[in-house]
Amino acid sequence: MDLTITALPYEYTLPDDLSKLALVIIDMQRDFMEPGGFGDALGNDVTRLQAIVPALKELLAAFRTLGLPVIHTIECHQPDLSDCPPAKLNRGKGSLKIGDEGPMGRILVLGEPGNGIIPDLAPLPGEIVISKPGKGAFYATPLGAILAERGITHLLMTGVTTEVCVQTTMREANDRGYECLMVEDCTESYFPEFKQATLEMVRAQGGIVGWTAPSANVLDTFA
Ligand code: TIU
Repeated sequence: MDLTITALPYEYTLPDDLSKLALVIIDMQRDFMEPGGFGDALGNDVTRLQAIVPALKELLAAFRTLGLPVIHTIECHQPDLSDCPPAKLNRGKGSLKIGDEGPMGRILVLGEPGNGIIPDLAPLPGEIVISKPGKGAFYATPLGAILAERGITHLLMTGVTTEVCVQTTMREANDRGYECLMVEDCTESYFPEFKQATLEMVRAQGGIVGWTAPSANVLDTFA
């Protein structure tokens, strides 16, 4: 296998041992993807996020076929909201707040129907699922320890939303020394201009945060 992915700002080199490469799928939960969840409660049109599901499903299938690590995350809080700081709980002026009863159960609370990952991308046994109280997946989670234990050094970043949880996690990972590539058609935002700006800013300045590439380029390398 040619160990490079055609990417911006230049080619992305995979580790010699592909088991050091993980697919990170951020927050593909009903809360953000379907009406009646947290994303909707914040005033967003959630339907546009659906567009990335087929490409992300294909990329996930490729990782599963190759037996490579897959990490799912879920943004959520404990039922007593003890892990939700007041600054997050009280932010905004939406009709529903975190913990309120909504059409898909309590908003952004672990275990509620809205908190589940969409069926198309449901985790398989053995795949890592990280519950995270913040936007970044490293904050207040075991993610860093799990990656270190498995010797994972390279991360493909996907999921929603591009400029919020995906970008925050990619920046956290970059500062921790991981080589990160954001998969362009496997991430989406409620704001198309924010997605575009995020892709441009992470790969600017010689890849200041990392790389970006379409999933077709990743799949080409795996072929
Ligand atoms: N609001 C928004 O765009 N995103 C979040 O609140 N969380 C994630 O991005 N997952």
